[in-house]
Amino acid sequence: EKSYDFQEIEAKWQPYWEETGVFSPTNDPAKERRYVLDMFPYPSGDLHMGHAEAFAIGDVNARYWKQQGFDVLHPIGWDSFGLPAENAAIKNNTHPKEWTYKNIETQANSFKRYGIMVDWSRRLHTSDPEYYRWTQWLFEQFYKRGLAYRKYSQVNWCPKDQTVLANEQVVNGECERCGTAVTKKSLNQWYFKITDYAEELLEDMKQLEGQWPDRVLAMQRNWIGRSEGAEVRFAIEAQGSQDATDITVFTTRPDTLYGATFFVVAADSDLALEIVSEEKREELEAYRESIKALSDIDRQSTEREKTGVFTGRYAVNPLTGEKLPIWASDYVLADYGTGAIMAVPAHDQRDLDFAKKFDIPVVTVIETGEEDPAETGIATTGEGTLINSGELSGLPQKEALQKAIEIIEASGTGEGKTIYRLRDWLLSRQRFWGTPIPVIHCEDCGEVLVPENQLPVTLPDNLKGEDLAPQGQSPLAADDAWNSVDCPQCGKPAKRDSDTMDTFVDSSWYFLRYVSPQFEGGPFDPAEMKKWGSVDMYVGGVEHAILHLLYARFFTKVVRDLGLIEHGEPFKKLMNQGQVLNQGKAMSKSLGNGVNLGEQLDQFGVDAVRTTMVFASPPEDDVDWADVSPGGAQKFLARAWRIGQDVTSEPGVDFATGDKKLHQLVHRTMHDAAEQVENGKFNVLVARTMELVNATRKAIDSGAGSADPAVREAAEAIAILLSLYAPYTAEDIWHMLGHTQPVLEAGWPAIDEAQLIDDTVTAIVQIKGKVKDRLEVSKDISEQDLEALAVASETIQKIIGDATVRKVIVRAPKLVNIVI
Ligand code: ANZ
Ligand code: ZN
Repeated sequence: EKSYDFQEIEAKWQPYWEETGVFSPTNDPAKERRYVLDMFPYPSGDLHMGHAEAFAIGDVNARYWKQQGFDVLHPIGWDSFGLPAENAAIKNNTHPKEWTYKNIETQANSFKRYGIMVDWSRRLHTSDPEYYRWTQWLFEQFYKRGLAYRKYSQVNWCPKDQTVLANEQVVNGECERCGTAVTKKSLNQWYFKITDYAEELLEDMKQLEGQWPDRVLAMQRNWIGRSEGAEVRFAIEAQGSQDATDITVFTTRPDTLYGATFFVVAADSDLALEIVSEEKREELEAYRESIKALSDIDRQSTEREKTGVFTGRYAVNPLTGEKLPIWASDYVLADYGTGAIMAVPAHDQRDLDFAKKFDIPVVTVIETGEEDPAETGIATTGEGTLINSGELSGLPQKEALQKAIEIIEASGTGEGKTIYRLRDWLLSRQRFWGTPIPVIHCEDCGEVLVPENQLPVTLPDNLKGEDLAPQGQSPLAADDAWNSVDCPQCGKPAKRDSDTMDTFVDSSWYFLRYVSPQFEGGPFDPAEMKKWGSVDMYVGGVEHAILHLLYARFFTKVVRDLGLIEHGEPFKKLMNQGQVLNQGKAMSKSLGNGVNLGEQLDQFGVDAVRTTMVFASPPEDDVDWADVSPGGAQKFLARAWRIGQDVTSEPGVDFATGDKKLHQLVHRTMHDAAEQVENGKFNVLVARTMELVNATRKAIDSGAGSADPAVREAAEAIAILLSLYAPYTAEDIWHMLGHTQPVLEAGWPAIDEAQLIDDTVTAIVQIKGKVKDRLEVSKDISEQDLEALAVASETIQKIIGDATVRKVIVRAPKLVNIVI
């Protein structure tokens, strides 16, 4: 008798899958389609435990839909531009492509060994000219629609990496990568106008409700940051040689207009420089210098003591005609709203802190029943009734807000307005290893797009090592041979744009490319796009909750507005997998708690590692490798495999003539397993397979015997269940059972509904003798299981609340009485 040898099994079936092409879509027009996608990997070294978890989980989805009879697209590729390749090239005196493509090859081989059901013929790399040609093409379409533009702006600058950083790459004022303190620098940068889509990005989240994790939706909503309120124009009095003018503020609280006692402009704004009086200019300039290095978060912190400079000018409150002193301070941000505010110290804490510091009056205009803010130093923010507010006095706060907007609109001094915290997307990077921006700068013609038939603008092959070291400008700017071209419009000598794109641009459309990765007539083939459309299930880490997903949604909407696709959302459903930890902590070199994937695979086999990943917890929870047992998973797989060996009946026997109890369990298991996969409870799927394996072993050894048709039925069901997460073992069992097609072509067995019902009864759950809930349970449920189910019921949980459960009386299978 042979024993379970995972090495032998892996060696046998990996080439078989390649030969049969069973991982690729069949393109059978009769089949419904499903597009399953895992966030594509970055090629840093070999695969690690995190990849192993994410892809084991993603693959359950893909393989499940395949077994359910869908034509499944499940592609893979590499997000292969980015800084680490460039750093490795500088260190090794090579071109970044060497490190990149070597790592891709290593990872691809590991993925193949890992048995992921992906269509290898669709593999793409964002650093291939065939791919970035279309990234550039899309940039050009954005440009033509006014959605890509250049402007000078203060950017976060890492003096060590010599590169611009996005806000989210600045952590506590330091570069996310190297920890150097971040400074500011003014550069002419490319932006995508994502703000044009702010409202739609927010609105369309309604379609994602219940399909995406709530916390991801909440994070996106916050990031977009919609604020409703009003813009109000304040007249600025003439003074000395300076003329009268006006400044508009944005406020969410126009109802508090009567409580405005001063006015603040962002100290670092041009506005501040424009209005400051001659006497105060020097003081303001010194102040601006002193706040340069502060981050937005520091500036807005309520903890930090307020600072500021009086500008010497006054604004006139449009409702009261009162004169308000104009201050310049860093707590007002230059690039939010209008960069100027009316300050209402009684009802805004930051304004109150400022007023206290500089002895400015505090006027309460909303009676909330709280203590006087002028006394307590605590602004009151509750809803209440308006006081000291002219025609608004006596109104409830909400009504006063509407009324205030009506008044300013009628008098022409302002209007209702909604603004967003979302900023345009800064995509310029002064680095080499990225998609070149396809623009030529001509002294006469200005910005000229590289003609479409000259795309792609490729990266030069001759730069390497020190050529790529940070010099404050892109290495491409220093390469005259590369960047000197004739202007496509007038023919005069001109220069290529030397910036490359943020790698988030590459990953904002790769899911569109997968439907036809070799297509040369556009970013994708419209006919293939019609077939596959948007992604049905997207799997990836929650670290991408904001940027990648927001950018991908933005791109999808623009591509739709270009008339190239019909859908406006890229990912119908999103699943966030947890992390793999060791001893309760993320694996890291410094903690020395890293686990090497290759070693785990050598020791336990691919299937045992994959089973462990899926079984350890629901997909969205973390897995602690110190708490799991790949050895146990391996034993379970060996037990399953031996069942395949023991079956003695031939394929095609009538299952219904077999052992009744086992037959029933097979149908119940397959019915429930489908539900569990669709509800993302993959760990339960494994538990149910284990249960079926145990019951089948029992039937063989001490009941029906190995020739019973139900035993064959169970063994086939086990192979199909295993095919979702232990592909090698599943394939081996399936063939052992006399089948000659891949197990992925087995199909989910038809469920006989009659097998599902007769075994359950309705159990009644009482609290202190009163019926509170009813549960459908198995006739043979144990007392412990019934008690656990009853106490876990949502209805019962709600009733129990904080009370202590004093006693539980169980009469299985029909009654539970809980005493609290
Ligand atoms: C008067 C007022 C009274 C305000 C009151 C609040 C409470 P969100 O919700 O974040 O949009 N503000 C406006 N522009 C600002 C800027 N550039 N920098 C810092 N603060 C700014 O906040 C909008 C509120 O934040 C606005 O409403 C304004 O203060 C302030 F009892 O106006 B409010
Ligand atoms: Zn020109």
